[in-house]
Amino acid sequence: MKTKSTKQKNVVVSVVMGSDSDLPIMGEAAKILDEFGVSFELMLTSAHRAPARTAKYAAEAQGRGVKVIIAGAGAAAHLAGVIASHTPLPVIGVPIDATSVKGMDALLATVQMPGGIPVATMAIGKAGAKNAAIFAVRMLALTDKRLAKKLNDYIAQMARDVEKKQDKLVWPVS
Ligand code: RP5
Repeated sequence: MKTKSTKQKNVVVSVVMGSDSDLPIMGEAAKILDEFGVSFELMLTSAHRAPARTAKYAAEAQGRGVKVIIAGAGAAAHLAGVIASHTPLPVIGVPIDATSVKGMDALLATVQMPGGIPVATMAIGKAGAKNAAIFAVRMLALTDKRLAKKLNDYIAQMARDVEKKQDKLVWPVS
C-alpha cells in the first residue's frame, strides 16, 4: 500500500486520525479505498492536542475538493464531531479501542452528536474503519457508474465467498 501521509491534490476521501497510534486501525479504510481506486489521503490531527490544526483542516477540506471525510479516534473521541462542526461535508466516524474501556468511550463520544451536526458512526475498530470506506464508496457510487459497477462486483464476491466457506465447513474442528 502506498503511504499518503500528507495533504494530497485531487483527493476525494480524506482519512483523518487522532494519533499515529490509530494507523493500524485506519489502515483498513485505506486498503478498501485503494482496492476501489478512490483517491485518498491520510491525515493526522487531534481535536484536543491540536485544536487549531483540526479546525483549519476541516474548514479547508471542501475547498480542496474532498467529498467525504472519514475520522477515526479513540478515548474521549471528539475528532469526527469537531470536524463535522467545521464543514458541511459528510463525516464518517470510526471509534477506536485505545483505553481500558475498549472503545466504548470513543463509540459514545462519536455517535452521540447533538441534533444538527451528524456523524455517521461505524463499529469500533477495524470493521468500523473498513465499513467507513465502503460507506464512502456507496455514497460516491451514486454518481459514479464505474464505482457502482465495482461495488456491485464486491458485494457479489462476498456472497460467493460465503458459499465457498459453506462447502469447507467441517466438524469436528481438527
Ligand atoms: C486519541 O487518543 C487518539 O485518537 C488515540 O486513539 C488515543 C490515544 O492516543 P495516543 O496517546 O496513542 O497518541 O486522541
